[in-house]
Amino acid sequence: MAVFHNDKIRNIALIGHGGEGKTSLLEAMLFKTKMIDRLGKVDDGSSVSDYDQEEVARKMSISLSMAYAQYKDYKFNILDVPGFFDFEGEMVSALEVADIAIVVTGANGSVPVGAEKALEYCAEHNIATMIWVNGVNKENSSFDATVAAYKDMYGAKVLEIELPIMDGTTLKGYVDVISGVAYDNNGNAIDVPANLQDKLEEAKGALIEAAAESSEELLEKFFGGEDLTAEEIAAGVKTRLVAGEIYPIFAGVAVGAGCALTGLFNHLIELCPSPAEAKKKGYTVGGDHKEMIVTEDGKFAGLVFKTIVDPFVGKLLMFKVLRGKISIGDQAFNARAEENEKITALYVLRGKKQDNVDTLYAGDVGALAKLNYTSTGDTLCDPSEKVKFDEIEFPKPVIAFAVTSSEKGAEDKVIAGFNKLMDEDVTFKLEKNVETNEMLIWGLGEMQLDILVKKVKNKFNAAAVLKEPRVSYRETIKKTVEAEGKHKKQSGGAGQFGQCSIRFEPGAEDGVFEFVDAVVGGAIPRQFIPAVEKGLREAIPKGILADYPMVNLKATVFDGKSHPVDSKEIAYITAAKLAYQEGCSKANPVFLEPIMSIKIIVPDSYMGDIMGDLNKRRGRILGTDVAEGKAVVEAEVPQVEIARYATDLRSMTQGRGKFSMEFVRYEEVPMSQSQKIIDDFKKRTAQ
Ligand SMILES: Nc1nc2c(ncn2[C@@H]2O[C@H](COP(=O)(O)OP(=O)(O)OP(=O)(O)O)[C@@H](O)[C@H]2O)c(=O)[nH]1
Ligand SMILES: [Mg+2]
Repeated sequence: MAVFHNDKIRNIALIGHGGEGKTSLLEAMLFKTKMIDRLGKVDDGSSVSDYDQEEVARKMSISLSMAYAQYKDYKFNILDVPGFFDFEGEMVSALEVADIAIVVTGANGSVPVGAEKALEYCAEHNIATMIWVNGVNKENSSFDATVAAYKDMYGAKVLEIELPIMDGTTLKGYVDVISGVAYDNNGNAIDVPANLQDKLEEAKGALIEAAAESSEELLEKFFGGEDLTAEEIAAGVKTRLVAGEIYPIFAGVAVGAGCALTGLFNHLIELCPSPAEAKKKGYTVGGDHKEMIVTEDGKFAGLVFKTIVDPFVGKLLMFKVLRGKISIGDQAFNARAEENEKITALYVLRGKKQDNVDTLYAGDVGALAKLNYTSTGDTLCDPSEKVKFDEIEFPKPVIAFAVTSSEKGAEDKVIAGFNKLMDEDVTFKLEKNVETNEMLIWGLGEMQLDILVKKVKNKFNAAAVLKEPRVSYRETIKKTVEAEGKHKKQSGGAGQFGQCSIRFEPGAEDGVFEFVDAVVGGAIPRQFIPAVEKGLREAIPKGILADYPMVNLKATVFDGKSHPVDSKEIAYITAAKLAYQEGCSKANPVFLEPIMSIKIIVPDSYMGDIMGDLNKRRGRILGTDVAEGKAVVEAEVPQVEIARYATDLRSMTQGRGKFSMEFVRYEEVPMSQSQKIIDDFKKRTAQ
């Protein structure tokens, strides 16, 4: 395989809303450049990039995959990102190494939410972005209406760089706005169609103006009335694209007649940054934070951005070389694990296929295998020139389910399977809830978790079941009461006797339990007082109303009785437990529930809906703020009411809203809700 250096590499991420044609576009790019000799389809599971069993079954991408194409003497590393919201972590991985993002969007005259969110992410992270209007061959599609929709949202940032030449729903070629030259689908120059003349004029005018703003020199020329050359326009557009100031927009077809893509490839070469020209990478060295330009000067440094568990080669680590080069036989230092790794397997990828290479140079993207310590997010570098790249900020999990198995005793196998899948997907986690004794799986959405369940079945033959997790309620009392506990067993054999009077009241110094000994005159012999405390401590993990832990309980033992022979430790333990049961049930016991503080960010038009919904969830709004079209709502809501908020917020806002939450405190459960908890407890114990 040919060797590629920085200036001849383009690292591209295809992102955007689900189902708009990203995977199909990658397939078409590979076919066009003869990287594959048969054009696969998403719909029959034959595409290069949707190769996973679940991707084939669902006809959609689930995890990031990549392939490379060669066109002219350039190498295009193309990262195909799933569009569905649950897989946002895959987009984050891809955009960590892509030098240009292409938002693939359908030609139906609107901006889908997935595209909106992708553009927002790129803007926040300074990633150069273009917009590819896909499927202009579809019935009722319109490039113009789609461009208008984007201009409506993003204004003059959106600039046409190609105009598709349509004959009905057939794409015949395109007009290159920069040069003003029209091409047919074979790349031959043709006359600009009469119906596009005016549009070309207009689009070119806008492009020239935008290009001129890239430098003083061009601006002077522009205002001096001089024409900018095509090279100058292209250079200006590139500068502003890299700066994230404009969104060049073009169009084409990924499936069907007219799928030429020559304009796409040529514009990727002409306008898109090489790795060295793209956004710099933050890193630390010796405690200093710096930024790195991708260069072959210096010793190897690379970043692992994604892991795939391959049935044959094991953990396959996708990485980008950011400095120097890496070859088979090299030593690489893992800056997180602080371990050396020996490089024995180096590949470039085409979907699930791995092509061996000896060396990869700065700017290129490939994969490593057979490493012992390395995982997603890690920096690998030459041991003699250590650096550590900034951590990748993955989205935090927002929804939890309890995991069990449908097969008896197979829980361990299920958990082990999920643990292995964590190598591939860093956006979910497992957590044991020690109070409810449930194993929780946390993720970004129900589809992600559902797919993980399928994967543990497919890969590890473990049958996992997800169910609504139990809320960790607590119990406490509200009144002060006195109660007597008596345990007496005096028939046959050695007798047992213990009796104690205890005052139960709300309020314990540590918030959980406080024991006070107020017995005078030896009503209970000294040596048995600890038994009373022990009995209570054994009792409080289970409350009175259900089986939730009792908290904030102060117990004062103030009286009792004893027997010269039969008083025993065990008898006082039992007596204390009886007193607890009797006393606390009369002391107005109540449930306490976890209250979460939640911060929700939505486009401001949704604010009313969000607040109304929070009210229905027994939420307390703490504050709202509106700025730049976004509303921020802060509230406190009982946990039980927002267990599935990730799903509900998505449907309320079509995926535009996001939120984070954390536990703040426990609060008393209103009477109206308590019966539900008791019923649920009864149901559980009956099972
Ligand atoms: N007519 C037509 N259909 C297309 C075109 N591009 C994609 N499709 C179809 O649109 C559907 C979705 O395409 P995909 O390539 O899977 O879309 P995607 O963006 O990768 O979807 P996700 O991976 O789920 O985000 C498939 O049925 C494709 O055949 C196109 O240019 N023209
Ligand atoms: Mg896809």
